[in-house]
Amino acid sequence: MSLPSDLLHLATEIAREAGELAFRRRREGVTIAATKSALADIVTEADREVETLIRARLAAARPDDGFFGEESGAGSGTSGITWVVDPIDGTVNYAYGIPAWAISIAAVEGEPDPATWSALAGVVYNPVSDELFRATRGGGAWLGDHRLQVNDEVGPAGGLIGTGFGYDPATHAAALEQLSRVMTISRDLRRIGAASLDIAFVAAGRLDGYYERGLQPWDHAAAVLLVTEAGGIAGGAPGGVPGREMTIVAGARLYAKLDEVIDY
Ligand code: LIP
Repeated sequence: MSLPSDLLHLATEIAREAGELAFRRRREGVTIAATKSALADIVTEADREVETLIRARLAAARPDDGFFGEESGAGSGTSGITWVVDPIDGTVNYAYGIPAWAISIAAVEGEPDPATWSALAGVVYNPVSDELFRATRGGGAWLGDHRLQVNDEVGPAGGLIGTGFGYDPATHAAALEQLSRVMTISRDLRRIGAASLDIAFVAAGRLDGYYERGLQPWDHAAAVLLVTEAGGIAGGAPGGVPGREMTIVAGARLYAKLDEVIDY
C-alpha cells in the first residue's frame, strides 16, 4: 500500500474508535470542562478524552510522527509527517445534542502550518450519521464506495452556501456585513456549525460553496483535501491558502464569484 493509503487506513480506524467513544459520552451526558478564547468557546471533557485517545493510538502506531491537536497542542516528530486533529469539531453542536459534529484527522507532510503543509490523507467522521468522508492525495475523495465530486453547475438562483461565525462577539458585525454581500450570489445559506462537515458537504455536492473567517488549522486540515480531491478549489486571502484570515471552498465557477463579493 502507498504511504497515503497506509495513513488513511490508520486514520479511518482511529476515527471510528474515537467516534464511538465521543458518541457514548454524548449519550451519557456532556460535561463542559472550561471556556477557551471566549465565553461561547467551550471545551467538554469528551473533547479532551477523545484527543487523548487519538494521540495515544497515533503515537503507538507511528511513534516518529508529529502531532498538532486542538486540545493538547503540538509535538514535533522526525518522520516528516504530522497528524492534525480536531477531536470533536462542532463542540457546541455536541454539547446541545445537535447531530452535526465530527472527528477530523489529517496527515500532512512538512511543518504543521497550513501555509506550507501538503496534506496526504484525511478523514472527517460523523458518528451519529455514521458517515466517514475520506481522501488521499491523488486518490480522490470518497463516502463509502461513492466517489465525491463538487458541484460546479450553480443555477440562476445562486449557490447554496455554508458559513460560520467566530466565538468572539466583536467579529459578528463584520461577519453579518460579509453575509449580506455573499447573499447577493446565494440561493440560500446554511449554518451547520462544524466547519469540517460544512467543507465535506461541499466535496459531496450537498453545498455549492462555503466560506468562514477565523478557522483554526485543525478545523479544515482534513476537509480541504476532500474538496481538492473532489475537483474543487480551496483558498484563503487573495492568492493564499485556507487559514485564519479566510477559508473558501467551492467549484471553480462559484469560487470566482465568492472571491469577487467577499471583503477580505
Ligand atoms: C468550530 C467550527 C465552526 C466555527 C466555530 C468553531 P470547534 O470549531 O467548526 O465552523 O464556526 O467558530 O471554530 O470549536 O467546534 O472545534
